[in-house]
Amino acid sequence: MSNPANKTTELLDGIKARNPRSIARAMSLAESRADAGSKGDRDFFAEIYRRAGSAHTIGLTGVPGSGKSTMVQALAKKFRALGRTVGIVAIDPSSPFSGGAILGDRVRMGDLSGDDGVFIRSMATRGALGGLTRGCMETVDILDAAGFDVILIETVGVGQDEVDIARAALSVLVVSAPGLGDDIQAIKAGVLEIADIHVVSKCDRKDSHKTVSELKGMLTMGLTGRNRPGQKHSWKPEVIPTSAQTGQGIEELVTMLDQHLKHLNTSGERATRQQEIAEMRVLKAAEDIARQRVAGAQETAKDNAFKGVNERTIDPYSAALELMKNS
Ligand SMILES: Nc1nc2c(ncn2[C@@H]2O[C@H](COP(=O)(O)OP(=O)(O)OP(=O)(O)O)[C@@H](O)[C@H]2O)c(=O)[nH]1
Ligand SMILES: [Mg+2]
Repeated sequence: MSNPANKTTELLDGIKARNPRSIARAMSLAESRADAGSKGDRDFFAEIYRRAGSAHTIGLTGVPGSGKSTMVQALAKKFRALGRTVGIVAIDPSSPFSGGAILGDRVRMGDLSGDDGVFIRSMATRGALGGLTRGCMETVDILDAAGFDVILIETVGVGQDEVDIARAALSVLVVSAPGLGDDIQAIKAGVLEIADIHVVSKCDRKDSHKTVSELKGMLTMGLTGRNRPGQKHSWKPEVIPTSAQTGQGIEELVTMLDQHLKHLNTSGERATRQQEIAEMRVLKAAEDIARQRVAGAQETAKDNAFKGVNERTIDPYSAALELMKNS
């Protein structure tokens, strides 16, 4: 039997060489392992984490159907044309198993497949109880450790985990589409403020100018993006009208992303953002560990605790602490 340490070294070497099989194997491990994982798993992902941190991570979020996947594809092509390698992670909220999601994205991202400077991974949210953020972050780490220059992360801007994932990128694009109606725009209200750049998609459509001017209006009315009080060099989010269909605005968007990265590096904002991301990841890890501890407690102890909380003979916090002690 082969030595587990050798297998790990082999996998790490494969990732370093950007071998698609090694990358995919590590990603499956990230998705399937129990939250905190075995010691061997933790050591492996600790090494991946050490090697990550140099890619330009770009989060794309927006309501369902706003054109995120199409934009990811257009951006990836543009980055490739500039000679940069691109990793793509798409979190698919609707697909119950990743098989379907991968197939769907393969079809759409068809012209990118076969290019070894691009790696595409879809992840399903359904069934990922609690561990979605960790699985996704580690998937991004793997691409980062593999040396991809740019990593595009697509999440639907609905639900805290998904928004957190987008926010954990160095640059955040919020994609808005014309004609999606007021309800949907309302869902988005909380998401708009995390944008470093506002992208209006589908500007080949006649009604797109309305969306563009609405967003521009919001920016002048005080939607300031993620600037901090007292910051020396602030970043003013802009609205970029685009169409993946005609190619309008894509070059401008790439230029603006480069400018944003430069801004992060020169203003000190990159360090601040990375510190916040580190904090978020530790807190998410703590939640995962706590949830796993409670879930791992004895069945009878759990039954008694849930019953006690339901009957109000014990409060939820005391019950959770008790279960964690005993697991
Ligand atoms: N006219 C026009 N349609 C577009 C454009 N970009 C995307 N679409 C269409 O908008 C629909 C949704 O596009 P997607 O890229 O799948 O949107 P999404 O935000 O990834 O969708 P979900 O992942 O399901 O939330 C598709 O039917 C696209 O063909 C564009 O530039 N112009
Ligand atoms: Mg999509």
